[in-house]
Amino acid sequence: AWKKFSATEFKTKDEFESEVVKHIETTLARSLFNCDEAAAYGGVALAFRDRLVIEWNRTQQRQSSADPKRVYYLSLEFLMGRALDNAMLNVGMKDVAKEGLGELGFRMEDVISQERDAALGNGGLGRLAACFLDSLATLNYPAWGYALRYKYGIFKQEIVDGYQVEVPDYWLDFNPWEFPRHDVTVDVQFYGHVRKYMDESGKQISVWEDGELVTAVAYDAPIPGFGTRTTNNLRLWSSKASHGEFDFTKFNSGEYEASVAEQQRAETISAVLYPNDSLERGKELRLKQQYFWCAASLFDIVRRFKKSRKAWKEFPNQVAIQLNDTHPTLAIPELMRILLDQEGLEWDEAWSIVQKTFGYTNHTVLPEALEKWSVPLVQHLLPRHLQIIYDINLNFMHYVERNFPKDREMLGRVSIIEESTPKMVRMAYLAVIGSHKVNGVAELHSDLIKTTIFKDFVKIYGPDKFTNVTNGITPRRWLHQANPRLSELIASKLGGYDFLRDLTLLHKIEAYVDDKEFRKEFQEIKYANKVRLAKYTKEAHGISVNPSSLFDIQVKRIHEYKRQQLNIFGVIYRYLELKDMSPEERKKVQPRVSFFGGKAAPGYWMAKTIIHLINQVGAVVNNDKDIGDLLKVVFLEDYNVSKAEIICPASDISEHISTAGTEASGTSNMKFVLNGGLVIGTCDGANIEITREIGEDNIFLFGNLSEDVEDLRHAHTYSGDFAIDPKLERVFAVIRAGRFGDAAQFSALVNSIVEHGDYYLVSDDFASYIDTQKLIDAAYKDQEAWLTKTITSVSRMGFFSSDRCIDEYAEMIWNVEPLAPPKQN
Ligand code: 26V
Repeated sequence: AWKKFSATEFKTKDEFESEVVKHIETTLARSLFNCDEAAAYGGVALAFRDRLVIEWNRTQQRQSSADPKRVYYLSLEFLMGRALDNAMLNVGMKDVAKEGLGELGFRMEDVISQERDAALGNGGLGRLAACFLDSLATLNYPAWGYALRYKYGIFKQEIVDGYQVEVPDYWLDFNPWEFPRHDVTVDVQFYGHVRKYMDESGKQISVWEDGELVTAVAYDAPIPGFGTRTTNNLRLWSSKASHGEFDFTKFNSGEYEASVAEQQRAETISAVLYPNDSLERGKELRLKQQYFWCAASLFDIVRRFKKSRKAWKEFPNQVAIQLNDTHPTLAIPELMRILLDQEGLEWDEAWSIVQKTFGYTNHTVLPEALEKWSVPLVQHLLPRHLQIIYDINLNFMHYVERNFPKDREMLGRVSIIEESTPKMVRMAYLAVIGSHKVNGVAELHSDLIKTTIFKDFVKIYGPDKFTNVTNGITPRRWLHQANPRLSELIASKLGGYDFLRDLTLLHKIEAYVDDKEFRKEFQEIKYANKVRLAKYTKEAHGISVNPSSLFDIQVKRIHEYKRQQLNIFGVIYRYLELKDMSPEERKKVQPRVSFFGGKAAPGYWMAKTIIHLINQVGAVVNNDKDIGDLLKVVFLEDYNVSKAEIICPASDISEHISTAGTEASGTSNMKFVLNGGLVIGTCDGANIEITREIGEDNIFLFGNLSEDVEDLRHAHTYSGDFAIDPKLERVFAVIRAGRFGDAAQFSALVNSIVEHGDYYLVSDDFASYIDTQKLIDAAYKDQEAWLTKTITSVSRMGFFSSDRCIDEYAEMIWNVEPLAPPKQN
């Protein structure tokens, strides 16, 4: 039966070409005579899609018949980026395709860049979910991702006169990677009320009725593993009006407009991805998204479980659900509702199933980022869920009361319901209470959650409920795809590409650290990657940069805690020093390009001000004839996954300089080091474990430690004689003098440090930051020593593969085993 698919399983470039041509002419109905790069992309994508689909079907069939325990990764965000290159590399036919495309008159890079990014995420959290899908498939775990099919991904960023402008990202006009499943739908209820009654046996029955229905339609995308035939599924739900009788009556009685309006209201639910704003604000539509997605996904999961006709107590042996942050926490009361109201289980049995099923990953300790929903809103939208949440809380309060009778204050502190006006549901507490394991994403972060936000819960449940899984990245996309030459060089020394499936094998390249040929090649690759970024910078921004300069890069969402302001103040300080120098002194200076990139949330004014300052500084510095190539400042517009693939291999230094204790992990730090760049960073997040792995001689750490942050903040506010760092004062003086445009535009930014307590400790870390940048300039002068550091670092990065993370989750949290495909004959 397998043989009958062989027509699409091209083996040679000729077979590939005929597949591509067939798709262009028939599937896309385009004449070959006016085939442009977009059409070529379509043809190639469809040719590879055919191959993925076959293995995808087989994988799903294999999983259905073996019926192993499955992992369901619930994430509101999957920042996938482009799919074609990944598909080609994972299937392993990119070389054949490249040759074939050449004969058809196209260059592979041009065709690949026709694809729009699937930008269904904000930043690190969404990209982590995408890396996890890649690892789950590569390691043959039976796993599904569940999310929403947003019509608009994260907004596109344009820079106009130095300011960020947001443009909608409508990405779906041609998406060959998704398959609508119009037969897989779920009706999801909102609003209405709960009716309670006793049945004949005296049991309390709750019925949630008279609500509005919205239909969820499944769209599936294949997730191919690397070097395996396992192809997992990412299921995205799209919302549309439910075609109940209600709808028809309206339509027939001539209420055409009302019916269309209702349709639009329904479609609004999956219309747009929310950009993390400066505050987590309780928008009704966001809560609707969360419930819509949780309800559809759980219905689907329960439907699949029921096919196996196993007893309910087997549910946690068949299903592991991971909550990526608190966004899917409603899945906890939703599963309770299904088990109690629809399946008729008793509370204790249902609760025990729920707790064993869920795991919760926390991604931040920042209080303004912790989700809360107002009780009146939940009451209105999800009346039955609010009752269940109150019942969960009541049981929990009894438990705490019994175990800590002397600590009456504790009850208020740990209650799921915050006694404010209005009352709020604390989603993180609900997630902790409803899960069997809670994990942080790097060691320091996992320690911090145990001593800060979840301190009481450690007392209540004991320390074993809390664990750490340090984040990782997929080496397929972030080494092999983004930096093919480096991947090839490593493969040439290790005798093949096994390291892409076991990244710890990288340690073997440390043996080549003194090998002349290897060093030369390694250095040439870095230079070529810098040339590629320089070329992009010229094309996209018209700024010429010299690839022999030190490339210093900070790309990530713009947020005060990530401290792009520290970086740009440092750039200004460097500029002032350069201006003070004599021509003789300037000759000794290490030329540098400071690259920035990242989006600010549309409503986050301070972040937007930082972007504006960076661009204003760039406008002054880049046009200063005195300075020339000694310093350039580039803001890379619209940073996204596909741009990260060009940027990460091109750094000499990248900046990961958050206030200690604020960045849960960071993952771009790993991407830069894996690609032969060094890091300037604070003792925060995964920087600490990167240091442990690569050695402290190979990283530039600076700044105050997380244990000192509280006291330092206190000193800013309460010690009368507190003074701003004099070097930073100098920077502020020139900003105030209008050197970078109207000073009033930057007064809020400066004042947040000078007058409002410097919450992120920019002043406290400034001197240490500047000194460390000087060390970097000096170290970079010794190119041989620098090269040794970079090669050594790459060879020690094996720990940071997302494959290692997934194996840890599988073992410590999910208790699932891989389901390997049969050997191919
Ligand atoms: C969200 C928000 C929402 C509004 C208020 C300001 C704010 C600040 C931070 C966040 C982050 C929410 C969760 C998140 O995305 N965390 C990121 O997760 C990554 C993957 O674990 C991790 O590498 C990053 O350090 C962490 O910030």
